[in-house]
Amino acid sequence: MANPLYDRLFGIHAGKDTPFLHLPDGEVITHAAFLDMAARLANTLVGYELEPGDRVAVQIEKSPEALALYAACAQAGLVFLPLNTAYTVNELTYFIENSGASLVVCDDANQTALAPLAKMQEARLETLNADGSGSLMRRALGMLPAFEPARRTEDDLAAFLYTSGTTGRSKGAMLSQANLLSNAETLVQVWRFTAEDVLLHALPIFHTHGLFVATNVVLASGGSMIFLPKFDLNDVLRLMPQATSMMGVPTFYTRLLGDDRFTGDLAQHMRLFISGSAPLLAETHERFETRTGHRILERYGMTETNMNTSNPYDGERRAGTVGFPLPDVEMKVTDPDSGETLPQGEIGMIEVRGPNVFQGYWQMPEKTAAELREDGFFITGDLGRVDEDGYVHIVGRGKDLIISGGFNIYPKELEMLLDDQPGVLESAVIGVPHPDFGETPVGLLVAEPGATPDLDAIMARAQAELARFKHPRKLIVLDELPRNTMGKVQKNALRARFADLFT
Ligand code: MCA
Ligand code: AMP
Repeated sequence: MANPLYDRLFGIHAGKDTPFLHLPDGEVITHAAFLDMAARLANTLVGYELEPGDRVAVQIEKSPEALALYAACAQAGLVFLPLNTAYTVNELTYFIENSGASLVVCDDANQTALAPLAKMQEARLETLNADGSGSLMRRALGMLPAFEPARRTEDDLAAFLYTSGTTGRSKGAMLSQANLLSNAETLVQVWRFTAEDVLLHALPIFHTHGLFVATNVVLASGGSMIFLPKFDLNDVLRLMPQATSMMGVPTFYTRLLGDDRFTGDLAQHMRLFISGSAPLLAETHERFETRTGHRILERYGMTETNMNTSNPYDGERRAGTVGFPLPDVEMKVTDPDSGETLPQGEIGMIEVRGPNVFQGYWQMPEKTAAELREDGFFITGDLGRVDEDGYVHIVGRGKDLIISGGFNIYPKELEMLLDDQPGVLESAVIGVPHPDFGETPVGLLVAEPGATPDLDAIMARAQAELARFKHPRKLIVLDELPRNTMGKVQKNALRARFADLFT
């Protein structure tokens, strides 16, 4: 094939007048119309003299045009690099510099702020707004709706997704065409997606979950999506009767359960509810079943690996577990220190190998070597065990990570900022349980001798520099941080002490 990713996800729908995107106002975009839009965009990108392998960094709202830009990058052989719309200019600077992006696409509203950065990086800057307007589409509309896909192989890069590191520096996970295709095609099989499916899509499209798991599965199966700009409870309840399936983070499910309009009747016709990106509490699983009769199918994945495990479609979907390794994924549980495989049932580091596992971190050979073994096993940083029936349980994290509403927050990044503030000697950021977001960050500070840190000023500083979802929900001054005999801060003790702050 000339371009496996384009051919197998997009090209297969050429000329089809079948629905692909149902918009909340009732408009329907067919596969053919979507592909026309993508081809016009691909012509535009090539007109900017971008070449296969170049990176296209996008920080844009979710829209059909934004999704068509992903298709256009596949078609033109460009590496798609989507960025969280919540990132501040400060945060974006690193991603754009580090990736060496040749093109940056942003909202009109951010153009002025990003222009100096793009200029410094010699990157072109174009705009695409939530309503489809902006310089990119203006030019695309004058282009031909046909484009010969760039020749690519399955080993060529399709996307970069940045994932933060425990040292506070983000790493660009390099995902190949094979990584994306193998996972999408496996998930279509195990979750039984068909052309009849209508997926209720309320996730953002700048992360693996909304972009690859949800969109690629629908593309590979020929189904369609109710494409919502974001998770809006009213829209989700209104449109669920037209859907067959939904994918969401646990917050979607707790919010649905928190609304009396979400009844068993409303969900009765649904074929499948899937949850991932963060642990789904067994209690949520059970309440959902009591309310609707449906057992949510929980699965487990990562940016670096796409999906690794899934509860079964047929058979028991076991609450509090993430099911079994996917058919083409090998998994083992190892001793975190020695790397030796542990006996079945013991808790250890989850490692995975398969066609889904990424190619490494962009220009970070040491970090790649530290996490991706030579034999192909990737060290996930998640601690788990396999029970006597083969179900995988994730019991904790070997990495210091907070997941708020499905978005990852690396405490180290917040601690570096807090440590720098006047009057702060040191800090520790922990995740504490939160009823809506699952976990939320709390900053614990120790003052310099004789100083009284200005918590309002510190909070304002964090708010100015960091994306909204990373803002500490609370700052608390402590006399000292608990440490073990090695001098390491005992975050477990802090998490236990502040566990009831918001519940
Ligand atoms: C929004 N806010 C948040 C979050 N989202 N704060 C903390 N955590 C969040 N996740 C901010 C908003 O900017 C807002 O700020 C305030 O919190 C309350 O907003 P609200 O309207 O309640 O939030 P929302 O806009 O409804 O968003 C909540 C959400 C959303 C629907 C849960 O965060 C979401 O769609 N999450 C999905 C994330 C996701 O796709 N993760 C997949 C990663 P203000 O009050 O100032 O306006 S991929 C992955 O993890 C792997 C690979 C996997 O396995 O899938
Ligand atoms: P990300 O870096 O955004 O890809 O986040 C991946 C991390 O999310 C994993 O390493 C896990 O810690 C977590 N995760 C994803 N799905 C689940 C799940 N079903 N249960 C528990 N943790 C999960």
